[in-house]
Amino acid sequence: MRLSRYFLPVLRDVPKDAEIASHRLMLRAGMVRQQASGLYSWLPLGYKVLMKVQKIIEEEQNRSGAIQLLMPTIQSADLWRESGRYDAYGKEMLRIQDRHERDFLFGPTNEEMITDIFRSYVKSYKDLPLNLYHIQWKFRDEVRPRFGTMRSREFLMKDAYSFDLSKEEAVKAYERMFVAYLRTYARMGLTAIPMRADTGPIGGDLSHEFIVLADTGESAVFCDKRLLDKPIPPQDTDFRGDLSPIFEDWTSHYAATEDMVDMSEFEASVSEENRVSARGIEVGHIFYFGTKYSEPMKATVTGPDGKEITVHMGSYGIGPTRLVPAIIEAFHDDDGIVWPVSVAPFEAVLINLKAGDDACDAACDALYAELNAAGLDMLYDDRDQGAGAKFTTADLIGIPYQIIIGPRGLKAGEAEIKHRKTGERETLPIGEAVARLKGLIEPQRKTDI
Ligand code: 5CA
Repeated sequence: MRLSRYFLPVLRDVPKDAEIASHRLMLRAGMVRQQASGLYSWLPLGYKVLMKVQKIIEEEQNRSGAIQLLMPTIQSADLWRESGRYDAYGKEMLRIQDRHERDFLFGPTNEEMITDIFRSYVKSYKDLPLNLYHIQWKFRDEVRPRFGTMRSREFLMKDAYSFDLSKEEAVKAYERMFVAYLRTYARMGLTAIPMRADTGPIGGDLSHEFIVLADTGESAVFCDKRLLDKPIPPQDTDFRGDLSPIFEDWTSHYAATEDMVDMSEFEASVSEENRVSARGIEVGHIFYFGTKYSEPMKATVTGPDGKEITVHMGSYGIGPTRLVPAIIEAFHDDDGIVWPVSVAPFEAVLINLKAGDDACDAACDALYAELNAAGLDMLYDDRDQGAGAKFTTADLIGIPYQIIIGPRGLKAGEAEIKHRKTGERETLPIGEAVARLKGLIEPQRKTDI
């Protein structure tokens, strides 16, 4: 992408009402624009990151055996009356009437709708287990939308729903999602710790929140330090096999959010030097709730003996529009964002220090073509602007590598590579730049961890 042809409205001033680093940086880097309280447009740079986050989520959901579909944002109130949640959900639900004065709502979650889809088509135990997911906008009329897209009113959610014959089978489905989640966050460079959690309006008795530790996190959390550097289940994990050893290993260490913590249990089960008491951002939440929806909505299948069985369900949420700021909270410095390669809007930025100079333009244009051909996701700063402004922008928007070409280096046949994370700089022959960048970037894509 040539920057001269891109839409990147970076702000020079620090927005005053943005309280946390990620919110400030997303506004400054031209990633999002607030349209009303808790409602955001995703501008091109932000949208590109969001799509990379979404792709990782999809790949790991698919790997675990979940199947993607897409349900509408607007739902019929009648469906929610069947489960009893239409009245129970309260003011967080945005209620809508159509021209025929029929009651609708903007979905805050989709348990009812997916249960309706299930009961309409699935009739036999032979069709189970089944896990269906979508990535769709949700609306919750939050009392305090804040921190930009971290807690917004309209937000994206990946929500998956599992259907099984028994509690025992449903727990296996839960474990598959648990492992998929560990892999999903790790591929984004994040350490997200599963913690025992409250189930709130979704319901059920088995639930984990996935928490990224951050001082600006909204909840207080308590956990065992050894969870922070536990190895992540690898790509060849057999999702058709028994995942309970992985689940038990992770859940054997104490970890709970403030709603669930029992301080005496925390202190009894974690030695003092391993106790972490910190703040965290909830980037995912998984639930097993048995027959809470299938019972009132009559989602049953015929069992092997011909009897009707009410299915056991779970639901599994991840917030992509919250993950983007959560990643920024984890990866930024005084100069701006420092994206992990796997979710960076561009993997490298080619900086032409003297746009308009024939030799610089020719060398940069040729190199840009080669970098693209090598499969690198490139931004090309070909604007007629001073070097300082170009470096400031590149640092602010957090592109992992800068490859810099100027008239002086060019005479010597040299390019410079700057590593955004460390500030390290290396000078090398232009002819070696493509291979060097490929070598730096490819292992960090984390597509095969
Ligand atoms: N139906 C279940 C799971 S599919 C559910 O709704 N779970 S949830 O309420 O915990 O939300 C799932 C995830 O959505 C959260 O972990 C969080 O990452 C994201 N999320 C929830 N509320 C917001 C919000 N107001 N803004 C941004 N992301 C949110």
